[in-house]
Amino acid sequence: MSQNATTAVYTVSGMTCGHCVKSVTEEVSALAGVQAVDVELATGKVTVTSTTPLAEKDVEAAVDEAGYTLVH
Ligand SMILES: [Cu+2]
Repeated sequence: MSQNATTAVYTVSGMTCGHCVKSVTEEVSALAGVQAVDVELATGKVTVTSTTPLAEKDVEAAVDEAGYTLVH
């Protein structure tokens, strides 16, 4: 992992199973600079590691694309 990596934690609502986790992981992973995405199904916590800080609206758009909602 790059020493410049930054980590942010988001909360996503609406995920109910492993397929949901996979969808969110794939969409968020597609954002520029994202190195790792860890989704915790039970809590909806999504931990994103990226080379530079992400704009929340970009993460929100990716989560929305997957079919779920970013909780503010
Ligand atoms: Cu599901």
